[in-house]
Amino acid sequence: MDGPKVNTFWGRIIAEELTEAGIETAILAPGSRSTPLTVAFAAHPEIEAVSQLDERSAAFFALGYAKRTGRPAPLVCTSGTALANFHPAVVEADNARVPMVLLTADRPPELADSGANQTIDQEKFYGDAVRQYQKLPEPEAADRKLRSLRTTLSRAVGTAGGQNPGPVHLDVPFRKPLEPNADPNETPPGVPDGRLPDDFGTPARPATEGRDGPYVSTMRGRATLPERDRQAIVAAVNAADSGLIVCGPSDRPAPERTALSALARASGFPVVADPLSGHRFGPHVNDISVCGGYDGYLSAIETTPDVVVRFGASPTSKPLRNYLAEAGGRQFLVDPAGGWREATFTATDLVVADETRLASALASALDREAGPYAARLAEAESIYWEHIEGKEPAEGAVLADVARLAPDPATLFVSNSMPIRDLDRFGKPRAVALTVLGNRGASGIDGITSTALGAGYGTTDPLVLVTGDLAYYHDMNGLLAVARAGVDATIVCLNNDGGGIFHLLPIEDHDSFGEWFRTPHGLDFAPSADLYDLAFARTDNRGEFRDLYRESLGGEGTRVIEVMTDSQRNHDERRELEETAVLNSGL
Ligand SMILES: Cc1ncc(C[n+]2csc(CCOP(=O)(O)OP(=O)(O)O)c2C)c(N)n1
Ligand SMILES: [Mg+2]
Repeated sequence: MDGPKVNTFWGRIIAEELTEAGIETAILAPGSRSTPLTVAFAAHPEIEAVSQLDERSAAFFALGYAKRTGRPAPLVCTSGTALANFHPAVVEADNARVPMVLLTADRPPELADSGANQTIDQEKFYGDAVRQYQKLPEPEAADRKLRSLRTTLSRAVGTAGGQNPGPVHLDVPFRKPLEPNADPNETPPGVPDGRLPDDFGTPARPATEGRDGPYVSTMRGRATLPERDRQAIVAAVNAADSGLIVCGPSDRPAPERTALSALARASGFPVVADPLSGHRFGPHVNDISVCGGYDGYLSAIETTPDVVVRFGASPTSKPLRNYLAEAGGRQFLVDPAGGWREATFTATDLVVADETRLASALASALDREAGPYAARLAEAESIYWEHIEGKEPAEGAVLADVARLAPDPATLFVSNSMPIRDLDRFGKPRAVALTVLGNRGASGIDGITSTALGAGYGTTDPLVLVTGDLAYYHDMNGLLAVARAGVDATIVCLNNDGGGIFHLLPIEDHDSFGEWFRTPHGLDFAPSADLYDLAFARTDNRGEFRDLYRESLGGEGTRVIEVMTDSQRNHDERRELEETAVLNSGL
């Protein structure tokens, strides 16, 4: 077999079949073994290829892009430890149900376990974290192999974006020589007769002649409940004195907003919206009762709901999770993939159904008034916001201002650990198109900057990232994507000199707390902005922060705004406010 020709050809078919399956962007990390893939993706006229130097950042960037767009951006890397660096993002994509397609180049099979350079066991490398693993056959211009290749690729995209979206891993062995042909349109011997090159020079696909799209199309239904089961939910809702709709994290609002509004109106149930649910912000907050401050006041609510309808992943807020655990009534956990995302194990019914269809169907079967429980929550919500305004602790104030002053539309990425919790507590519902994303699948503080910049790459919205100092440090490499992918962002780094979150834990009182848990580092981050040619500003003042934030959003380029806070003081103020919100506000 003519080596270079067949490798080049194989790479081109992979790139072309992926575009037919709807792929528009690929993320390429440099290396030799992946040469046929890199050359094919870089040259394909319908693919925007982004070159990323560090595979860990590359994979988080692809994760962010897929979170924002719903479409995977295939990741290409060489053999060896390169693919191990994809692993943290694969774990997050698995847990958070984000489509991802991994193409890891590999050595030919005879070099397995041979001591050959940069050769590791890549078989099923990510274990059960992927929805599908396949080792591709060695490149060959044989008809059946080409059909198999195209089938695998189109299925991979379908599986990655399926009912239970997630990563798909294709291991792609290549034998040297790896470099492209002098004439890229040349096809290797063995390509079946009559397959003339199409627009991009790759042989047309026999089974799809006269039909556009991928070699194999995936058609997928949306799960709906049988009438009897739907009636059972309707009966439970009708029998309830008090009820609640809980929307947990989901990269796309689920149910869709109109269906959620219809359900809220028809059931009379208020909506509790996690900041990552897609329902905390949006025009619907003017039409239905959307609660956002619950993290700060739920402990003061005397009654619990008889019926809860839960959408999305487990909520970020611990007070909310505790409140639901205490509720004890009937709790419907809606999950179209049939998973279980409720770790207090107090849900009583798993409803495997499409959220939007279910919400619409329930709405058309219900016609209830909002009762005293809904009125109580609405009252608490308004008292809470009135009470805390202007009293937020320094870090909470940043999250309150970031959400309140964000332009319409905007995409906001919030880091673990305190930023997401503070947005949950201090981010007031607003009728603007603010898309909020975070990495809550596995809640790592790695890859935050890269995921945010990937999300920014997938949207024309202005992008805001709020990150902690350790998370910022962890993914400084990710800042290179500002230049390499041409993404602008306003990056707010809350610098409390270590992990402020640990103040929330009992370890706070132990001698080891500072050195081994909070881990103050004393780093000056200004040179990190210099290194990547970003604007940089530092402040410890709320008014000044607001000015810097507005200025950055109104201007061009990327700016890092470092907000200096005292983690101990911030924590004390947060705790104090928590107590006074409940005791002194009339709640
Ligand atoms: C990759 C990874 N390593 C360690 C942790 C454990 N961890 C959770 S929060 C945290 C500290 C985060 O500090 P920072 O980003 O400054 O945020 P802050 O807590 O100050 O808000 C650590 C180390 C984690 N979640 N992910
Ligand atoms: Mg910190």
